Amino acid sequence: MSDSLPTNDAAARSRALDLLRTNQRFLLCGHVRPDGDCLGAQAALARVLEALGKSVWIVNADPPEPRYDILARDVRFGVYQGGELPRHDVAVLLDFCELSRTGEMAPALAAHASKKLVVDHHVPPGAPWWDEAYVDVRASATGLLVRRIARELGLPLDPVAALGVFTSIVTDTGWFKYSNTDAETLAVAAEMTGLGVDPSALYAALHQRQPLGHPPAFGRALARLEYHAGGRLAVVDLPLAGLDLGALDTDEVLDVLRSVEKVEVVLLLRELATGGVKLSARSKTDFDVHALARRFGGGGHRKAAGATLAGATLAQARERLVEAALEALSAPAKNGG
Ligand SMILES: [Mn+2]
Repeated sequence: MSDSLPTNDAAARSRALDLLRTNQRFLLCGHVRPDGDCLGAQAALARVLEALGKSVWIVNADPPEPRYDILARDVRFGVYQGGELPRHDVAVLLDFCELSRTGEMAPALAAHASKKLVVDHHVPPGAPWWDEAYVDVRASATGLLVRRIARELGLPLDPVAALGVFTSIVTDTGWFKYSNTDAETLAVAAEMTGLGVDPSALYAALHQRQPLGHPPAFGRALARLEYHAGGRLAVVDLPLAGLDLGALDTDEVLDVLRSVEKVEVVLLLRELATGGVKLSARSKTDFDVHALARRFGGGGHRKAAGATLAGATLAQARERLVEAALEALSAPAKNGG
């Protein structure tokens, strides 16, 4: 399943581009808690559409984290306040393909008569519900797809769009560490650098502005590490109380756990203030964490996926997830998904 719809064919891509060319008012929507890929892709596509003379609004369920100030300086990231959405002809959904990922915006989006265009690199979970899609699950980042779109529309990228694309790429490749880093990714990164992006300044802006409480919170989080299957599975569960989760960059926790030679799969569980547990799963091998996340109603990629276990306590979520992961680890090399 995960490989049966890797990329739209040329005709589908061309219909998606026509949707962009022939309409005037665009709403660019991201997923809840938008990350650097989502925000970077929105910034870049907004600049491209504005260069075509279109009206563009970016609206997300959540505001960008402060680390993305470097993008928000030049791009307005609107936050959904409830009620009706701005009048628009086409809603472009960037970096996700399930409407529920827009959180509180989902009902308003679904009710709006606009055409829905998905621009994404996640594995579509079911039957297409959108009008058009520009999807390539092999693309390292959604921002890379926006780069392709701009090229196909014959439009150059300005420095802000270039910063958006570069931010997308480094977010989703872990600064070129992950296996999705390919020749196109590096070529586009070089191209964006030529357009004015300063990689070192961006790294400092995104990753070297942690609060004073980050290292202690990081230490307390790592102290909760448990290994299973002789170290092949690493699990960290983060309760709300006592950890100062607000100061913690969980990506860094995932990185450290993945750095252990024996570890193949990492599960990071985080108790949510709203109830339930958020799972972030990562794989260093052929282990398909997307398949695992799907079992719990989530999604993502083969090597990076997530899910929200509504109604579960942290202990319940950990037990179910560890059991499912151990079962999959002990299965002979077979990677359905
Ligand atoms: Mn992405």
